[in-house]
Amino acid sequence: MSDTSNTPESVDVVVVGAGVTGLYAVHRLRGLGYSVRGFERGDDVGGVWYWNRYPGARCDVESVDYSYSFDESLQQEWDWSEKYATQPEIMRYLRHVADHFDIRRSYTFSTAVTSAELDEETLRWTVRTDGGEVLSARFCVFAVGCLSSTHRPGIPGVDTFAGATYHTGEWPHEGVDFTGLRVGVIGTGSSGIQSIPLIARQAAHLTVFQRSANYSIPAGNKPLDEAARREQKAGYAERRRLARLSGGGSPHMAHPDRTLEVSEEERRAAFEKRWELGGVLYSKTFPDQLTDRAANDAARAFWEEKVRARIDDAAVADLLVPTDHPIGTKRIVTDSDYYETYNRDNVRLVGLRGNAIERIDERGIGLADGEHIGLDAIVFATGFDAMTGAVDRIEVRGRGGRLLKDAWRGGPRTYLGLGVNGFPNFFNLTGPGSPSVLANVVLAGEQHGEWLADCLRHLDEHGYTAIEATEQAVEGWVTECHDRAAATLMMSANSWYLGANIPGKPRVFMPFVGGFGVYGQIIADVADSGYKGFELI
Ligand code: N01
Repeated sequence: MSDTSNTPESVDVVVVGAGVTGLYAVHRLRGLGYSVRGFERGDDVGGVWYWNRYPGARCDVESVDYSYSFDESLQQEWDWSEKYATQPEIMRYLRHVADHFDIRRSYTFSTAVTSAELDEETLRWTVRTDGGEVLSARFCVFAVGCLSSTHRPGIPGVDTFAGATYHTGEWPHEGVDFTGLRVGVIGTGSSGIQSIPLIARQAAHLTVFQRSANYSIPAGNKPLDEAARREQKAGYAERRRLARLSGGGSPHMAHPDRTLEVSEEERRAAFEKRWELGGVLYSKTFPDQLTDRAANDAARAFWEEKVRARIDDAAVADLLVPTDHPIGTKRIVTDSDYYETYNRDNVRLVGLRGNAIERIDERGIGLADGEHIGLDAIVFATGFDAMTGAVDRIEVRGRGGRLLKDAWRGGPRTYLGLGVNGFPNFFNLTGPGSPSVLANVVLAGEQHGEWLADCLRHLDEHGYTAIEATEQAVEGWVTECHDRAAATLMMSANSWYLGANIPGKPRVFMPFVGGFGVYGQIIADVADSGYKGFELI
């Protein structure tokens, strides 16, 4: 498919990324008759699931919900084996989808898009890849993922370490055998917390380096038998209906009353029910949990009681209980045996608050208090330059040759997460300005894919060449996203939602916090109004 002539291949749409969002966009737009070329830097589909192959990698949304809803026969024929699917099972699913709908033929794999430049005369995009291809596309669609640009902290001396180093987000495909090794894991976010129990079981000794403690809740994972699957499949229509109305894209609604309006008994029963459900949904037990500090404190106290009961050593428990942020203001982790892992003899937890990692040398890690911890391998579970990192990797130039990266220097500026002023016909799906990472990303990808397809059809039916968000609409949406976040407790955590994990990144709450269902209604209304806030050109 490589273009060797001087004339760029002309297509309607270029889609960047073959994760859950990109795959659906390609499928949907192709179905409408658009010519589409997709590019993916990995050698297979999967996106975040392609790269994050660390031990224990598992979805924190139930498998039945973390699956496409656009095709009834797909829903009915696919069998999930567990309540929460592992990374290999999700990869099998996405490969199946790609094959079943023949999506691969539109993609070039192992190829990264390096730049996209607007021609202001024609309003077309010139897209270049690291394989030397040049395309001319009417629409440029990014589906590059919010958690796909890994972050490795610049710890002095890291390059001198004699053992192996890994990042959870770039895990070797052949796996890693830690048998007999002294391993260090830096980071206790979702990736660290999911991988630590498995690494502990294999390694001779594991040291966990924790800067901030996190809230984690057991997944309550279990195999799904035929009867459970049958019931789920029969209930899909209602499940999806509720999910589309919900705050987070799965079919679970908060308790109807506010936390402190109900009796102590009822409150505990509600928390217990969510605890049993497992994982991240705990933060939405009551509707005011992320807006009212007293409500949050009640949820936190219940969590603490549960967790302390699982940890043998009270001093270790003190370190593992967060005191720096309200529960749910960073993504609650969904774990399997995390806290129990610290009851093992071969595991040590090192708190870095007041005793930071000072350097890495040939033999291990040196702490500020002078202690040196000898290691054979170091795992960086240190997260991502979230939401904007993968976009920034690509040189995107809009009107006047302006770099998107420069336009977003003070934080991402979008209208509805879908339009950027100065960048007509450019769409960054499930990114900043949309619920994306706060929701079930599979349904969020479908939501954006549908909206995009309707939008392109609208342009063609009415004879327009292009669509561009107005600066006024962008300003309004940026303000709305900020104001909604400021009315919650979400601003009080040093989370990656706020870019707080990346030194120098502006502190801006990037996702739309108002809820998946609310957002869906807002973007549908904009489409129904004839794309209010956009200029149709
Ligand atoms: O990354 P993170 P993640 N020295 O940024 C620490 C999704 N996900 O890959 O909190 C020492 O959450 C950092 O410390 P602190 C999910 O949405 C989902 O774990 O900044 N430590 C933190 O502990 C998740 O939220 C699943 O003080 C340093 C850790 O590294 C998101 O991806 C599974 C440090 C990074 O945690 C990101 O999760 C996995 C330093 N210099 C991921 N720099 C599912 O369950 C950073 N840290 C589906």
